Amino acid sequence: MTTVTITFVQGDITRQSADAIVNAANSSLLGGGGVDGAIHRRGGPAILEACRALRASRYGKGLATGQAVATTAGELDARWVIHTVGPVWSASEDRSGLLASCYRESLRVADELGARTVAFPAISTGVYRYPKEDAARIAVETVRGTPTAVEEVRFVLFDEETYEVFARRLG
Ligand code: AR6
Repeated sequence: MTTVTITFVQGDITRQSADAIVNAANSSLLGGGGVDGAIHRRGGPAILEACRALRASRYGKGLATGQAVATTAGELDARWVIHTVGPVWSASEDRSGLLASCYRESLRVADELGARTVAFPAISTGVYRYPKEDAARIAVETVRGTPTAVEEVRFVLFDEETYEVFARRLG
C-alpha cells in the first residue's frame, strides 16, 4: 500500500477526469442541487437510473448519512460516481464523525472498485452549511488517516474561498 497523494484544484468536479468522482448526495439518492445537480446534469440519465435501481433493491430506505455507494458515471470522464451523504451542520450536535465517515466510506468503496484516482468535493459545505475550516480539517485528516490503495485524492473546490481554506491544509 503506497501513501495517498492529496491534491487540491479549484473548479467544477464534473469537468474532472478520475477513476471515481464523489457526489455530495442526499439520502434519497434521487438528485438535488449543488454538486449533486451538476453531476446528474452532466453525467446524464444513466446515473439516476442506477440510483433508482439502488432504491428499488438494497437501499429501499435510502442511503444513511456517512455511508457511500457507487454507480456508473454515465457520460462523466470517470468510471464511477461514489455517492455519499454528508451531515447537515448542527450547532448543538457534533457531527464531525459522520463527515469523516463520508470520506472513509468513499475510500472503502473506491478500494472495492479498484479506483486509483478519486475526486472529492467539499462534502457538506454547501446546502448542508458545514463550516469550511472544520470541514477541510476533517476531510484532509480523514483521508490522511485512512489506509487505502487509492493513489491520488483530488479535492475539487468550486470557489476560491473554499479552495484556499483546503489548500492551507497542505503540508
Ligand atoms: N463542482 C465542485 N464543487 C461544487 C460544485 C461543482 N460543480 N457545485 C457546488 N460545489 P453542496 P452539501 C461545492 O450543496 O453541502 C444537494 O442538494 C459547493 O460550493 O453541493 O453536501 C444534495 O442533493 C460546496 O462547497 O453539498 C443534498 O441535498 C460543496 O460543493 C445537499 O445538496 C458542497 O455543496 C448536500 O449538501
